[in-house]
Amino acid sequence: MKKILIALLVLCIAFIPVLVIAQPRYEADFSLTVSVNGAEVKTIKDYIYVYDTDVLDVGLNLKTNEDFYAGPLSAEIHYTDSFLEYNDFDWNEYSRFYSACKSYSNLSLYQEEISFLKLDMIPTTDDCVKAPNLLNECLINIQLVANGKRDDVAQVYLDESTIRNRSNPFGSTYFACYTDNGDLAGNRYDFGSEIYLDFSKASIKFKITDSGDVNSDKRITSSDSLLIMQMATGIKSLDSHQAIVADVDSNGKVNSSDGLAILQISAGIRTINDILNI
Ligand SMILES: [Ca+2]
Ligand SMILES: [Ca+2]
Repeated sequence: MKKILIALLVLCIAFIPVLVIAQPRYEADFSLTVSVNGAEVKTIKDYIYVYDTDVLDVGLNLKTNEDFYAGPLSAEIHYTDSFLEYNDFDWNEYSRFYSACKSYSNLSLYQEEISFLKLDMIPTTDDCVKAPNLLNECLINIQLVANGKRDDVAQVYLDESTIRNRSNPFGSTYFACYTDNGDLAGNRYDFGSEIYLDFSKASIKFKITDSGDVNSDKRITSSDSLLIMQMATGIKSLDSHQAIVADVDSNGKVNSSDGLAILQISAGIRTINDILNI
């Protein structure tokens, strides 16, 4: 009898981890992508470098797992409004999630103590019969314009502290899901601490630069390149401001490499991030 009891106990202990692993884990990863003046920035170290008046397209990407049939989403996209101006947005109309929500999708601008864009997307039976799963797609592109001076830092991010869960039941960010094969009439698993929203890749910092703009006309042109070449060869002298902005690759020297880099940027062959973000 004692042996049977021990055997049962061992069996129970063996199955506990299986039961724990078998619990569904609903995961949604949010990330941001950026294009500057239409060119995608692929390599980012600490900052994306932008010039004053550059146009930034920030894409919000959503990735969900197999068991996560996407239900209503409400999120806040924060941005530093002192250095970035909100301009416009576009839905990704090819997104499966947008297709499931298009009759109830909304982006609205809030400008109070902090500025943010409030995103609401709710799948409806008007748009689809099944909520989508296994998503990995851009939902929306937001256009912002840089507005600042050298070394100003700005950020676009989703704020983890707004996520609704058991310890933050009034959080403004939530993402529900359907558990019954995506059937909108079936079981909805509502927001809570069992749904894991990952915002670790949903934050991008920008630093305003004027590198290379030695004639201070707010544009990078071949005139800047020519001036840098003349400075590098001693034909023209540099004032203290020019000595900083002419050193495009920040190696402490103004030479022909800086002039060449600016010539390539003015011709659209490279971007300032190809030089400063390596
Ligand atoms: Ca210039
Ligand atoms: Ca240099």
